[in-house]
Amino acid sequence: MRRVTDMEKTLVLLKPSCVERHLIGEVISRIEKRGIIISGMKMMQLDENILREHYSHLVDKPFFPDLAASMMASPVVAMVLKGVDVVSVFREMVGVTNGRKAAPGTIRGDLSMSGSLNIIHASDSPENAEIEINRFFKPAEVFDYTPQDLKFIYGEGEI
Ligand code: FUP
Repeated sequence: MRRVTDMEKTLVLLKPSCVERHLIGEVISRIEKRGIIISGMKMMQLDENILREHYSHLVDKPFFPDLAASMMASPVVAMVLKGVDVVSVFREMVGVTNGRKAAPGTIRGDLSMSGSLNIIHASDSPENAEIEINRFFKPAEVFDYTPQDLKFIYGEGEI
């Protein structure tokens, strides 16, 4: 068995639209029930500097000021998740950007009616996940424990 340390990681933000609507537990519950490992978790208040970095691909869009304001409206919950193929598995769980278009069963498709206040961010590639984890977490805030139930989450040879 490969070490849990080697498993793919992704960076998740539970946005103010999640925190303010008291949906933190609902989203964490879905993560835990799927068998995804939570390796790091903290609440933090974002500022314009980190948002300009995090959404650098959107800084020039007309909606960026509203996006930044919506991301600073309350603290967010930042998480590092770990699992086999967790980047793509979790993006599927999140659903497409616009909550009104996201499939039922996805986090956005079940919990959001908005294209901007869409509950959650998740990294879109393993490369970006590494960059984003380093942006939001210090190394000491990410934990490498091995959950005891892992042998019931993955079959023989899967990890
Ligand atoms: P996603 O990867 O699904 O989070 O989507 P993007 O990185 O393209 O967009 C980041 C955030 O910008 C979205 F979560 C919401 C916001 N956004 C808008 O407000 N309007 C748009 O037209 C597109 C994105």
